[in-house]
Amino acid sequence: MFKRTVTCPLCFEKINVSDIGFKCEAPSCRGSSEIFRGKSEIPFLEKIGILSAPKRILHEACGNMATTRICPKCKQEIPTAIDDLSDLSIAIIGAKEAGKSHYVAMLIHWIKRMGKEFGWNLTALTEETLRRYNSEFHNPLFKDFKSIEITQAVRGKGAASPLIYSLRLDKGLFSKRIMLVFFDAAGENLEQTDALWYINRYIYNASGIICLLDPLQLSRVRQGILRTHSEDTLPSLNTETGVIINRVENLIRKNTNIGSAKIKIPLAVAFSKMDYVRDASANAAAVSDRLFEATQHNGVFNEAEFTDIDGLMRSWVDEVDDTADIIPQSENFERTGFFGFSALGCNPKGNHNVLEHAPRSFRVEDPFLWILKNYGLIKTTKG
Ligand SMILES: Nc1nc2c(ncn2[C@@H]2O[C@H](COP(=O)(O)OP(=O)(O)O)[C@@H](O)[C@H]2O)c(=O)[nH]1
Ligand SMILES: [Mg+2]
Ligand SMILES: [Zn+2]
Ligand SMILES: [Zn+2]
Repeated sequence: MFKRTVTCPLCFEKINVSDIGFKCEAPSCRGSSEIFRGKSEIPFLEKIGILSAPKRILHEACGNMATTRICPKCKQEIPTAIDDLSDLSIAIIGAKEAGKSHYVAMLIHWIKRMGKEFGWNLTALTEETLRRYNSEFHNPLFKDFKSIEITQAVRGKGAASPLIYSLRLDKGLFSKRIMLVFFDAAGENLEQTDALWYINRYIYNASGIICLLDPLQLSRVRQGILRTHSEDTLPSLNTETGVIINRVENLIRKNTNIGSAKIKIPLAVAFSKMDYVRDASANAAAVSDRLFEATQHNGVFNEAEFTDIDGLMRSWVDEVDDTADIIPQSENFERTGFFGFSALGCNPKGNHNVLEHAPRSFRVEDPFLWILKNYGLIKTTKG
């Protein structure tokens, strides 16, 4: 049986596979280049899922074969293999300047690096993904040694398109291909309706949510750092950190019929920029050194280590979160994990956004591996 519906990785609408259109990109093509089949042109066997939908179509106006598939709703180019892939979309949510862009950049870097170990292979599924990853993420960090520019200022609200990859997992004779979609949404966008509505759709349809919280927004951490470091080494104060999980919860409840039940989407609560907390830890509430060590995983998810880090982060949060909101808010989700990581390993703020060294991230991969584990996509070990 073939898939009948998929979620468009660009506008996050559910679409019928048979409604997927084509774009003719032949240089000699004249006339409209968008081709959609009428209801009567769809074979009965395809309608009931016995026949697959076509991956290319003859463009009668010019005689060429059109092979670029486009979404019937947003008309953007979608991966050709979309109906052959199972999808796993990971929403990365956080307030402005929480570290989302740096996180996505380093996570993709890490997924590639872990390829041998976990027996997987990551490839970009769209040209836009390749282009964006290199120009916006990779080049600044690895070539220019500068922090990534703050997204909103550069691209305007809602203009960002998601990064779409295929992850092929080899399991002996079997291989499984999943479509990985990464999208980062700023906290202040969660309340939007109209134009940014697709962001909401993305969140309540996500397979996993990574909620990034900036520890430098917690007043106890902040005050500790300010005793020995200047204000310009810290992000400006916003009030989002304590409410963001709550917003995510409300948004999901509003759009699904779960009543007062706990939310089933796995929620990773991940504290970014922990390098600066480490460096200033003589002042801020100290977090255990174990956090700053590399994660132990040899192609398997290490359950014992997860439990360890989850526990130490929870007790650290308990100590430094004056509002005492973060942990209770997370309890509205059925499966949660607490994480701490650093994308850069140094603090570019107050240093003209220049990195002291190439990124030295730690524990960037932890929330991602935990989500894969929740879906049984990687093996788990207890020890
Ligand atoms: N110390 C430290 N600062 C970071 C790290 N990642 C991001 N930052 C800082 O946070 C700022 C905002 O990060 P960005 O990823 O653009 O946040 P976004 O608005 O959530 O996408 C950056 O300009 C850096 O100054 C990190 O791993 N460590
Ligand atoms: Mg950003
Ligand atoms: Zn044509
Ligand atoms: Zn679409």
